[in-house]
Amino acid sequence: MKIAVLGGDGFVGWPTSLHLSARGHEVHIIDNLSRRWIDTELGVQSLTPMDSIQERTRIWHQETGRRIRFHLIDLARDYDVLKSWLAEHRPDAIVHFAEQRAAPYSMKSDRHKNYTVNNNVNATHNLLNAMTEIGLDAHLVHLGTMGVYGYSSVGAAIPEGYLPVGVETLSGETASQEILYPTNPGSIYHMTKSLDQLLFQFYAKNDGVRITDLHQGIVWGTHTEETKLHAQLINRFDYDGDYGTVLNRFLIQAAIGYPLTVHGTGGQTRAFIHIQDSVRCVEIALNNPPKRGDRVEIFNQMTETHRVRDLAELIARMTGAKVAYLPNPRKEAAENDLVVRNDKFLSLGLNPITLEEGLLAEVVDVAKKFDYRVDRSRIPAVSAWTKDIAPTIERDP
Ligand code: USQ
Repeated sequence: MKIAVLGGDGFVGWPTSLHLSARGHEVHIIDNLSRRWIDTELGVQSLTPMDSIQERTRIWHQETGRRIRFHLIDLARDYDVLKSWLAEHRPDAIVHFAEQRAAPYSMKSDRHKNYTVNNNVNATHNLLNAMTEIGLDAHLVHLGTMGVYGYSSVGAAIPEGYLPVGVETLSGETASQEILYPTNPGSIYHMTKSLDQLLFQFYAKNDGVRITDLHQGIVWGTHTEETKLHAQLINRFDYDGDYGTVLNRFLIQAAIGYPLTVHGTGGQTRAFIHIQDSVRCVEIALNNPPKRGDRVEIFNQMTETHRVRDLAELIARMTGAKVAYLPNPRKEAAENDLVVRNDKFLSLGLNPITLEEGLLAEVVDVAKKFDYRVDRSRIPAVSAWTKDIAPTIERDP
């Protein structure tokens, strides 16, 4: 297949691009490099030393003989350029990662809220609009989030996208229908992914666009089979208070002797997936497209659920790290249960990597190896969800 990977320079986009290229697909990365600009804005850098996208693709060609092309396009702002590119290249499939993906960054200030909404919603709508306008019947695979469901627990498992509901008709009978699982986003970022869902629902219904939405959990890990092929193919690893996700943050904190930063009681239960499984899931989704006219296909892309404090305690046991229970900068349930269905990927052959197998290797290989690159002052999470939470947050120690 000819595949356009939008956001192919990012944390999941880059290893996905390599994985698809290694399987013989013609891969084109479209990216505006915004993630690199945001690093500059925040004054942070990936724990792992990352080369430019041009250099990365050069090394990929040198190591494998395969070519990945890079195109500098801003989906949200350059609609005409995007449309012309799609019309000229007519990819068979499009993988859409090109959105601002950090909840804390999206809550940083009014400007960051605007940026996240404008960037994410426009990017998704511009893409759907352009595909429809030029009559491009490509399969669109979008990286969504488990966070669209919210985390309130009623004890029932979260289904894969659709909820069967019974409604009483005027004649007193019960009619059943499936609706998109009601969204309950916990940040501006998660809200944009909820809005994306509606855009997808509309374009699938109105224009027959073939769409798969992957509701992904929190990704942990760094390496995939392909990123390990050469030092310069290494994936990024975020540890700072805005972009670092919880498990990867705990790993690097343990490696440098920084007390593990648990928010609140750590009673938040979340869904997790290793980066290697994440790229496999995208491949599986690409190989199983919906038919034209089908409703949006939705997968829950996660393999395990864990409570934040259990993760902290697990890592503390493995490494001897201390655990710090800090004021929570977020507005979220202090404690929640989470049960998630993920039968679809398992039935299509996903064989998940578990925390027990992968964790120690990740601490040793990545966190310890690059711990000299850590700026400890960037570790605290300082983006508050509301103005009244802001004064309670602990700043740099
Ligand atoms: N947390 C801590 N300590 C930390 C960092 C986070 O206790 O140092 C807590 C947070 O308060 C939250 C949980 O850990 O309760 C998860 O936070 P996170 O930063 O790991 O994940 P989140 O903000 O939800 O976002 C990440 C990705 C996002 C993706 C989402 C999947 O950045 O792109 O969509 O995970 S999910 O969480 O399933 O919605």
